[in-house]
Amino acid sequence: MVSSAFADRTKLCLFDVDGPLTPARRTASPEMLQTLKDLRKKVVIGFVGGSDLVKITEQLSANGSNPLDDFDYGFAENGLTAYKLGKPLASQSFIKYIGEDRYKPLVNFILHYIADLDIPIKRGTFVEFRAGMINVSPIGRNATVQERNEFEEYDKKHGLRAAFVKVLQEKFSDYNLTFSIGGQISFDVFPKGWDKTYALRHVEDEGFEEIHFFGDKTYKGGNDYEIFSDPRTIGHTVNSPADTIRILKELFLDN
Ligand code: M1P
Repeated sequence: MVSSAFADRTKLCLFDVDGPLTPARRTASPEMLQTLKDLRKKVVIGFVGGSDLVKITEQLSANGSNPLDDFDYGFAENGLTAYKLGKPLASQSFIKYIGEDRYKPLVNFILHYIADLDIPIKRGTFVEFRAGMINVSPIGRNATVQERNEFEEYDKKHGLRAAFVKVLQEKFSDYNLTFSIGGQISFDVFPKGWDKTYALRHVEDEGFEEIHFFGDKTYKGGNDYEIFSDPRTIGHTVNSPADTIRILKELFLDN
């Protein structure tokens, strides 16, 4: 039986943010926000993004509203920062896991590697230190939307991030880390198992009849792959917010 917190809503829908709910790093449309509002009357809803909560909040807030009030569950950094009905759940610390002594050689190596990269442009914030992971960007997280798009195209041709990840996997093979390319300009680094399935730890005892997951990078190697293929979820691959709305209507809203 589903926990009393959710009354008669017995199904859960979890959404990756970039792609399924919004265009990459952009805000959700009024149509998407209205669809989620309608959906929430029927099923429990949650977001599960790789980004940190500040960025997800920018993307999902409608006229200054707080997404933690608009979703039953809020999972940032793959669920390492987690909220249920607006209240924080236990979180995890990347630096505690890895330890300062092991972190220093890793970040030093990353910064040297980026310094030696000859790419068309570089901006700022090459390593973003988060609660449950670090995010590494060869161009830098301060890139504008246009610069992001150009970098993404450049990376498709040159495989810059894939090569970088391969070097790190070899050099730090004893660190038990996952290097995950989830967005346009960066990759995430976190302990093995701290992928999006981490979020499921927070919901598995609620007794949901079904847990649906909507993601775009659901292929092997994508950052939605593990949760999409997890036996606890029913996975949906979507390629845009419009695609998500279409499936939600078919499954939950048009009947
Ligand atoms: O949600 C997917 C990814 O979104 C961002 O990636 P990028 O800036 O490269 O487009 C980051 O927040 C990343 O952590 C996240 O996995």
